[in-house]
Amino acid sequence: MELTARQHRWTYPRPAQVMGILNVTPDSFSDGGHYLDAGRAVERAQEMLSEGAEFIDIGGESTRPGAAPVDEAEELRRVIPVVRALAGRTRAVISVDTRKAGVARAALDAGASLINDVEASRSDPELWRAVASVGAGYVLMHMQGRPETMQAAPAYGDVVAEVGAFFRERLLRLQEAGVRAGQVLVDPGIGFGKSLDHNLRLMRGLGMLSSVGRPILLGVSRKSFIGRLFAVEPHQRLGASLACAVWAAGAAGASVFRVHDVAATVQALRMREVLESTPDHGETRVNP
Ligand code: 7PJ
Repeated sequence: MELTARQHRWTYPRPAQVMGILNVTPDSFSDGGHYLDAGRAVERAQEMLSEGAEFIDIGGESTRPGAAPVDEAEELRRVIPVVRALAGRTRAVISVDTRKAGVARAALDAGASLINDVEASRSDPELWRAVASVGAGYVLMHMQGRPETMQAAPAYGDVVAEVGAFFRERLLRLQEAGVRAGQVLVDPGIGFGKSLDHNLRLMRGLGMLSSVGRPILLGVSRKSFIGRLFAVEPHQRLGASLACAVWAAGAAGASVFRVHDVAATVQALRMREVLESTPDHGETRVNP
């Protein structure tokens, strides 16, 4: 299985990859307000790259339940300087988390290679054409409803089957808009229009989504379903976040992990790979 995102190309299966989260927002639930200044944002990105992240996901609009919407001019003002500075300084894969075609287009112009579309459910042919026009990568994430109201009353028959059907249907629609399957990662959208029970069912059933035939990206880092299980604040959710990543890499073959805690996640994933492999000679080394 191949994934291409502009000049980047990967073949799967391969060692699990980490996408570091960079929120340039005043209100994200875990790190809102820390990286609004472009200089500090770039520093944080470089820190995550030095810790082993291969992707940096820059977001200028919080999508947590109930977050205030951001207009396009403000989102551009937050995101584009950071994309431009990072593209000039690193060879990292720059991903932009946006729901707006205009922001996607400007980000790709400024050097981004991947568009993380958490609202693939509403389908935006204009955003898809922006992705198609430069051969960018695309994260196809499942969400039930809209961020403003998605947690009000999420309902599914079989959540795993429904998410799988959504991926298959959207892959066809994307192809019609010029985005090839080889540009797409699929993401079950943990916490996006899902109850605690739905999230756990999706995690347990993640392996079934590999039949879609695309690499799976998973975002569980510090999420509220962990808070619900253990009654702990976001900064106290690292242990469960790592357990989810290690479990999903093994049991479900998930490929990319979108996380806040890059160093710890990279170490956990590399450790899993060391234990999983069967070297026939010599000493095992881990190269981050
Ligand atoms: C996700 C995301 C996720 C993708 C957020 C948070 C909430 N993008 N953006 N997948 N979550 N692709 O970071 O907890 O799970 S925002």
